[in-house]
Amino acid sequence: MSRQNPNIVITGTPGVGKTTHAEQLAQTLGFTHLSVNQIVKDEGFHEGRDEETGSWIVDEDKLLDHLESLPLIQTGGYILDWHACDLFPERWIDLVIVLRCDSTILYDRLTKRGYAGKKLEENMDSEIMQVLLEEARESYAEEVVVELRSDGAEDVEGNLGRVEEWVRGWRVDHGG
Ligand code: DAT
Repeated sequence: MSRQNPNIVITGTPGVGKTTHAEQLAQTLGFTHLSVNQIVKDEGFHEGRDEETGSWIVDEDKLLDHLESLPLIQTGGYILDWHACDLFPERWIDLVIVLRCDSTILYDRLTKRGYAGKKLEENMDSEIMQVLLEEARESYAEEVVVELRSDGAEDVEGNLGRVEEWVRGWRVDHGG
């Protein structure tokens, strides 16, 4: 593998702060932010929405083919932001960040976003049961997965500093 930069996945329950972190990280590191949900929508990599939850039924093959057509694997320097991570082949990914949020805070963020009923309940359960953290741990080597808190603005700042530091270390380890 001769990537110049690492590829980073930012995952977690909706509302934990993936977009917030991914946008700021992409800007400071000069990386490309891929909002996977946006790609699914824009490129039509789905078979419509689930009637109950309203979330996209993703055509994973088409999505993976599209991602594979990008220089992501060769060059690195991509931040993949999605509420799932087990889809991405291990060899593509150098760091998986699972953002976590206090449930009271998450409840407020999701209701503000208009989530209600079953959709709200399922996402709250998912965060409380740490579904995405388990998914990440099952899909990637232990040292690749890091769990970070995203309750307040000070967490974002601290997390960004930590990841920038990690990227610097990665570059040194990989001859950068
Ligand atoms: P996601 O992309 O995971 O759905 P987001 O980045 O869109 O989440 O954040 C949802 C809302 O919560 C948005 O209004 C920004 C806010 N938010 C996220 N993380 C935060 C944090 N650590 N501190 C303060 N506000 C945060």
